[in-house]
Amino acid sequence: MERYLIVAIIFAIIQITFCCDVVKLTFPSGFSLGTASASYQVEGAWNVSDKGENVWDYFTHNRPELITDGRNGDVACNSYYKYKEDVQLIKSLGFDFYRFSISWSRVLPTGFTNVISEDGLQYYKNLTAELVENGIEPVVTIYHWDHPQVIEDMGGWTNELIVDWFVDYAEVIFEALGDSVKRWITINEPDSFCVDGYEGVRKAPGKLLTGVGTYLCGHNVLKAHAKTYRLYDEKFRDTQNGEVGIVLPLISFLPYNSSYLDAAETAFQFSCGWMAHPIYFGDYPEIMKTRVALVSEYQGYPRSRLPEFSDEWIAIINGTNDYFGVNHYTSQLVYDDPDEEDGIYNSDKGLIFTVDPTWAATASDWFYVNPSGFGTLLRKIRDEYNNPPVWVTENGFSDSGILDDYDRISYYYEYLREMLIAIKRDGCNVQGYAVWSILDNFEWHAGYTERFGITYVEFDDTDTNRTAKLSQAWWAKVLSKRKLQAVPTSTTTRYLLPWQK
Ligand code: GBH
Repeated sequence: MERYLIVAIIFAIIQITFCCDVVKLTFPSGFSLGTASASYQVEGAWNVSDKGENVWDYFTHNRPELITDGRNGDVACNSYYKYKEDVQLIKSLGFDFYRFSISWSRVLPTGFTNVISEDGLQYYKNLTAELVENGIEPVVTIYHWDHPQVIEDMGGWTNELIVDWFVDYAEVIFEALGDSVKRWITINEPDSFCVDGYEGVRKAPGKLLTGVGTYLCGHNVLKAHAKTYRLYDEKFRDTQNGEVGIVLPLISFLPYNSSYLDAAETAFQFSCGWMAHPIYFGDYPEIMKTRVALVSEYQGYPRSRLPEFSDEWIAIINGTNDYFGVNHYTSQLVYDDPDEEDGIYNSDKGLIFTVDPTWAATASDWFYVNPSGFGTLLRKIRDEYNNPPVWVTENGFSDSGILDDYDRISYYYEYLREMLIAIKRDGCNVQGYAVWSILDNFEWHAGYTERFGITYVEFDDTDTNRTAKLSQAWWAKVLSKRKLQAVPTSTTTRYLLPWQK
C-alpha cells in the first residue's frame, strides 16, 4: 500500500514538474534559435563585378507593373555591403544561427560551372567566416528562388536538365563553404515558385503554363533536391558531417467543420505531401495521383498532368531529408467544392479555401493569424512522417512598417507558445526555429509594402539605415532568458535592447 502511495506521489511530482515546465514556456536545452533572410530580398548589388542576371532581376526590371510598388531588389537592404553590420546585429540580439541564401548567378555568372565568380564566392566565404568568428552558426539555403535568367531562357524548372545544372552549382557551394556550414537547405519552398511562378505571375518567371507547369516544376525540384542530397552523401558527408534537407511552405489546413476532415487531409497531401511523400515514402500521395489523373481525363488530356517517377527515381528520392524544414505563417479552412456533386471539376484538389473571420489580418492578403494552427501542423508532421527532427526555418508577421510593433510581438508569443506545447506536451521533435526576418526586405510581388522585419529598414534612401522595432528588444530578452516573455502593452513596458541598459 505504502509503496503504491510513494509511486503515486512520484508520478504526481513528475506531472507537476512537466506541466509547470509547459506553463513556464522555456525553450528545451539545446534548442536552436536563429533568424533568416534570402539573397535577392536583402543583398542588393545586383550587377556588381561579374554577377549574372537572375530571374528576379529580369522579372522586376521588365515587369515592374507586377510588383505592388513597382520596385526591385537592385539595392534592397544593401547586405552585400553591410553584411558585417548585419552579423553584429544578429550577434548582439543573441541569435544562435543565421539562415541566409546564395545567389546562384552571383557565384556562377553564366549559370554553369565553366565560370566561377571569385568575387561572388568570396562574398559568401566572408559572410560565413564573419558569422563563425562571432559565434553564430551559418545555415545555408542553396536556392531561394533566384536562378540565373539564362537557365530560365532554357525553360528553368520545367526543363529536366536543370537537375544536373543545379547539382553542379550545389557542388561548388558544398566545396567552398562546407567546412563551416553544417546545416544545408537545398531548395526553399517549391510550392511557392512552382505555383506562383509557372502558373501565375506573382513570382518570377511568371509563366502561365496552366495545368502543367506547376507539377513539372515540382517534379524537377524533387529530382534536383534528391540528387543534391546523394551528391552530399557520396562526396562530402564523411568529411563535412552536415545535414541536408528541403524547406516546405506549410499552411495549416483545418476542416471548415467536422464533416470536412477528408477535405483538410486532401489539402495537406496536395501541399505538404506533394514534396514530402516522395521524400519520405518514394512517390506522390495516392490522393494526388488519383485526383490529378481524374481531372486531367475530365479536361481531355491524354494522360495525367502529374508526371510519374520511374522506379529508379523513386529509389533516388526516397529518404533524402536529414531533417524536416518548415516555413509556417498561416492557416486556412477547407471544404469540398460543391460543384463536384454535379460532376463539375473546377480544380485538381476539388476544394474551397477560406479563413475564419475571427483570425486577425496582417499586411499580406494571404496571411491571417491563427496560432493554434501551428500546433496542429506540428502534430500532423509528427504523425505523418514518424516524428522526424523538425527545423522551423521561417515564421513571422507582416505589417506596413511601424516601429512599435506590438502585433508582431504578440504573434511571436502566441505562435511560439503553440510550438513549445507541441514539443513539451505532445513530443514533437522540433529542434530549431528561425525568425523571419532579421530585417525588413524585398517582399517579392509586394515590393517593400509588406514588412516582416524585427528591424526597420529605410529603403527610400541609399544608406538603407536600420532602426530597431520594439520586437527586436523582445527577442533579445527571449534569447537571453531562453524563455517566452510577456507581450508588452504600451511603451511603458517596453523591453530595452542590451545596449540600452
Ligand atoms: C516565405 O514564403 C518566403 O520563403 C520568404 O521569402 C518570404 O519573404 C516570406 O515567406 C514572407 O512572405 O501571393 O496569394 O499567391 C511564405 C509562403 C507562399 C506565402 C506563397 C505567400 C503566395 C500566396 N508564401 N504565398 S499568393
